[in-house]
Amino acid sequence: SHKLNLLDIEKKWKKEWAKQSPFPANESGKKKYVLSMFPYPSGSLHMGHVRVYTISDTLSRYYRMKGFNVIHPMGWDAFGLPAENAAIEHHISPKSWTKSNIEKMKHQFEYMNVHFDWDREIVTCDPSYYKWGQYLFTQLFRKGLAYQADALVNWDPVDCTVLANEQVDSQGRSWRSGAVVEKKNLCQWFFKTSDYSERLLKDLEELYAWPEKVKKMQQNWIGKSEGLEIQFKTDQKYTLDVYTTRPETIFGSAFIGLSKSHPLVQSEAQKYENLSTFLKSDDANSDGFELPIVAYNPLTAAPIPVYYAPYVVNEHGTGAVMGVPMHDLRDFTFATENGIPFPPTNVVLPLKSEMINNESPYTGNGVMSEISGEYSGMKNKEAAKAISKYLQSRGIARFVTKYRLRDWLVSRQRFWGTPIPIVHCDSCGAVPVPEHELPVQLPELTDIYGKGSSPLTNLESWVKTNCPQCKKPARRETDTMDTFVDSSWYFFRFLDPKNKNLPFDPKKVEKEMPVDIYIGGIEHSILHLLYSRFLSKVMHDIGLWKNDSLNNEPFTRLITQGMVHGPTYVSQSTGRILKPSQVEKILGKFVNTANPDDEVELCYFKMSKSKHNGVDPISTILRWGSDVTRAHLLFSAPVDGVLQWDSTGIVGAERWLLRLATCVESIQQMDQPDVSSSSEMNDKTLELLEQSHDYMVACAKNYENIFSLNVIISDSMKLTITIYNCLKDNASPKGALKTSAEVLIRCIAPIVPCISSELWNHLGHKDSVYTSWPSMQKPTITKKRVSVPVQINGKWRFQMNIPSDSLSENLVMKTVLAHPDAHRWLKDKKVVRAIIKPKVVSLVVK
Ligand code: ANZ
Ligand code: ZN
Repeated sequence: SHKLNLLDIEKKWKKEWAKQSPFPANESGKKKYVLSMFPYPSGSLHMGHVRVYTISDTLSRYYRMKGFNVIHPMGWDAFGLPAENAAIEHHISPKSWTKSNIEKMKHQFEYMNVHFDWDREIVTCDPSYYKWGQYLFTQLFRKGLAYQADALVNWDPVDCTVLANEQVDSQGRSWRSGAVVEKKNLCQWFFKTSDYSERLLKDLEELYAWPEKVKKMQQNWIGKSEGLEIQFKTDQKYTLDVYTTRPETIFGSAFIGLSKSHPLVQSEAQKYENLSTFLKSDDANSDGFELPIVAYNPLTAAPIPVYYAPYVVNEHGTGAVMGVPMHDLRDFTFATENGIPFPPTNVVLPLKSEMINNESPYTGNGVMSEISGEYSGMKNKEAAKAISKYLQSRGIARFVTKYRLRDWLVSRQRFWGTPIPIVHCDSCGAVPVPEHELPVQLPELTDIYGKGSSPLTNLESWVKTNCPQCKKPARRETDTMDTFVDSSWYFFRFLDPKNKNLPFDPKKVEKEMPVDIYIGGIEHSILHLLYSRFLSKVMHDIGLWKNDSLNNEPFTRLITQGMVHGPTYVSQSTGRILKPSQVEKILGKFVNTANPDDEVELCYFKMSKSKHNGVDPISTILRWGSDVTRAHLLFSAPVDGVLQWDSTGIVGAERWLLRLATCVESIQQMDQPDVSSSSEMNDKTLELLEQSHDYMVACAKNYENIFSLNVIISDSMKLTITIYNCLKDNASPKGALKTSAEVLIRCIAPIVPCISSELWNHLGHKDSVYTSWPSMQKPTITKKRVSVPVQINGKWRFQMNIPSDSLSENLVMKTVLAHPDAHRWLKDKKVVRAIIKPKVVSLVVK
């Protein structure tokens, strides 16, 4: 038989599908919105893209076979800095750079053989899209949800623009440029995310199909804290408000700690030069600075010192804490290192006295100690309530709920983004551009300059305009929007991408939102998902859509796919990373070609240019075909696991598909009728059918589960081997073999579209393999049974029936013990030996 050429098969089917969709039309099916995060058009797809889009393509094909009306759109997150920087460097327009990248990447999608609803395509830098982003901005502005304010903001000195808090990592670096972010006081535009803190937090509970990890990250980011603000009087004219979640520990407060930006610290710094020098020099140390002020404990009247304390965070709580060294580790460390005296007496005693340990503060619950006056002996939680109530009655405390989540800073001083549709007028203030004048269209610039302030500032024709309200001369806003605004509502627009009157028709959206399955990288767990949840709720609240299912949340289920790591060669002697071309394998070990004594270790790291471990997906596809590449990708790791791309392993996937093709060919060549009845089937054939049936059920389960797509492939490989063995034994009828092969081919059709379509045809089918999900009956296995005598201690006791071919001790013993007569002979006895022969079972018991 001739060898099948997988690449030829792919060519043929891709051509076919360019003319005609492989899927039968299905308007009446239940909707299933499968969405993968849309890419930034950088110009080339990387392995991470190929992974995520293979997953969403596979799922969308599966749901089509299951009869769903699948929505599987694709678009481009096309505004942003790489285009602008490329444009500055090469004096080209960012628009044409972006457009040509999109064309390249579309072509690469064709190679991958992913099927998207291209008639829904969105390009965010297209005026027909950003017009509606501007519309949303003006709506938010009118509702007071978009506002302009002076604020101490994060300034990225490399990208020359401000950043939202969410775009600065825990080391204070920009998410994009990696530069250490500076603080500047600037006037900026904000969206009021803080109004939504509680809902964004509470509604996480509804999202039971989201990874716990992501929900936890969002929860921490929103950072709800419920506590008490307590006033401490001082020996001077002002009082100090501290924020605490443990008011009952007030009896142990040994000092007051103030943050750097606390007004008192700032005003004292004006008076005392040594403090202002100290504030400038600080950073990496935990030294405090004692201020010449004494505060008084409002319950005991004890005087306590006031410190500038670097560990007290600006803009959290009141920026002032009451330091309780016996119950808080940071307070303990600070007091110890700065020589602040405190009695070694707990305010809260652990219930078991042995838990006291004077080396570290006690942070648990317990009973109030003798130093807590009238509260002694109370449980600390009750004391906290009583003390709060008492301090409130004296008018020196109030309950507060705080959130860490700040308002979203949405303005950027860059060119290549959605222009903020506002005109500044000396008499009317900030006036939104009226709807009929939208979009405010970006000019076609090929020379972009003006880093630091928006490049649009330099364009007189842009800045000079008239006030939409009073018609007097006015200035047009020059900032553009954070590109995260564009990507926070695109999944709505996908449902109605060509609407000219509204961002989307509410009826369409109400029918088709929320997204059923959203697939993307874990790196978007905070920014993108939080902003999208926020805008979905805002758009609901301002009446743009009305679906209350899932509390106006946009994504029912979230799948965070793992990263793709590439093979990386690390020299053991220098620790440096070598290029694959600098490495060879000698006697099973990798060594440095230039120096064979230098052993090299094969490691896996995130693919990157600097690590010389990138694998180009397109050349892989050109060599192995898209089916083999897709199968290998999905097989190599569970969906949320790290995928170590192993180029040598890909032959395994190819071998499997070729074996399957050979089997199908052999089945087709059998000179027998296609149907066979189960009465003529031997046990092996029945087992094949049983395995096929169970396999089909397991596949459906694994597709629904999503995380174990890899198991579908390993199960498919196993079934292929069973079919292959049955063919080799030459004892199974064609009908049964064909049934198995058909089930297998349909179950893998979502993963390997070309080869499955080809083999489906080979088996004589004229319709598309995607017409339906397979169905088959579980075969009733009535294997031949024989009657065997059972002897116990040498005497015949009873007869039992066992399958003729199964003489495994385990199964035989199970059947013996289950026999109705067994109990009589084996009660209180122990089987010490069992001799199992084809014609007799003999037991020795004691
Ligand atoms: C006294 C105390 C005693 C506290 C004790 C804790 C344990 P969250 O939930 O994070 O708000 N705190 C308040 N403002 C702070 C700031 N700006 N920077 C650093 N720490 C601050 O935690 C509130 C607790 O963190 C507060 O409760 C306060 O210390 C501290 F045994 O007050 B506690
Ligand atoms: Zn005006």
